[in-house]
Amino acid sequence: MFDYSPKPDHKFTFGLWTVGNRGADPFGSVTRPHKTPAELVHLLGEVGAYGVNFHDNDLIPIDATLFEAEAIKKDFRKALTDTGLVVPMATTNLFSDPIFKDGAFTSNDPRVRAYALQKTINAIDLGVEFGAKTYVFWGGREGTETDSSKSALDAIQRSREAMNFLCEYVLDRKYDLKLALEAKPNEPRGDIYNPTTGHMLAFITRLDHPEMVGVNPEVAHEHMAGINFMHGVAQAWEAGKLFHIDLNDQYPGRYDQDLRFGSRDIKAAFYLVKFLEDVGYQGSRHFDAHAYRTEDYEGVKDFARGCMRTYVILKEKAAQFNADPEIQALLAEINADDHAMTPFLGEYTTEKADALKLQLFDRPAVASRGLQYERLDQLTIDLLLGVR
Ligand code: GCO
Ligand code: MN
Ligand code: MN
Repeated sequence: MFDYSPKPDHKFTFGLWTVGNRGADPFGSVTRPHKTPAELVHLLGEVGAYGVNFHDNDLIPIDATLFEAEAIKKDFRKALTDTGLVVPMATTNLFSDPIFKDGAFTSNDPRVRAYALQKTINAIDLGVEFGAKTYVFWGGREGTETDSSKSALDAIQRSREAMNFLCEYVLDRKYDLKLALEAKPNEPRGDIYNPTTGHMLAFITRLDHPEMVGVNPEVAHEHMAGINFMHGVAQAWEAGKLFHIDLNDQYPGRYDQDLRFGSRDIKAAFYLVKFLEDVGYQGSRHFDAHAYRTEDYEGVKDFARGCMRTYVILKEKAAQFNADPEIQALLAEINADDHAMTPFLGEYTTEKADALKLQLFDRPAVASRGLQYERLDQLTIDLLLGVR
């Protein structure tokens, strides 16, 4: 019997804000009582998570005094020691406080832009203090409802200026910290700048220190945009930029649902897990989701356990896919190569181009071959449904 329990080397992490989500939505107030960061760490320890991540204000409320902050940090540190949980990632809340109503780094108000930098460098210090090696940037309010309000060009330049400033800060303090940018197309703003992982990857190439900056793609955010999440992850991986990942689930075309990982689109989740495991992704598997509003804290534990269990099941399914003789034989056939085209493919040479111009291709013959993808897909479905 396969063991589906979470293990430290799965690197399963949750944000304080995920298991600490109290069920409020735009139509109703909280349905779960408050828990302290230390209590949430114990909850995560109980379900077998490896790590916990936080926004500055998940840990320390924005108005806390220095004295209060020290007491919270002490309790949190003790909870980490008691449970053995680590803090691989930290981030800044640049969206909840009303000062950020028109964005943080992209705000039209220079006071807001300066305050956002101050808040972020303090939050970086806090993350590093707890051992974080990855720092996430999610620009939830970096957008508009009306494009008459803000120049899209200024916004992208201000974003770049802020990221350059923050990279220099990390270098100046000699922190061992990588930065990971998280895209989202909309919500809470009507439109958010750099809306997809692909936009972020392009944005990074224009920074002063692109080597320090990667991406933190999130399943739900790309599904909201109606695009294939795994494809974006593969592109980030190929570029050496997959620094972190936010796992959850989402029906396309709906509000931001943050569903339990794999609970909506099992097939997409399978290809994602298969990709991460096949390439040997070593980073955190971070769940950025929350329990249904209907749940109490027992339900929150069910939610957290479910995220990890589904990942481990899909990891086992991926191994089964890779070892399945029929599937592998089919894949070998699909990818068959008699090397007749080798003179024309690969790196460019003048000779290759000249030879290509003379080559005759029997288009109907090539096109007539059935690719057997229907059979392959049904074998995959059989496997996922547990009848293989
Ligand atoms: C969202 C985002 C956030 C970020 C988090 C860390 O849709 O609200 O996914 O949960 O991931 O703020 O940057
Ligand atoms: Mn999200
Ligand atoms: Mn996220």
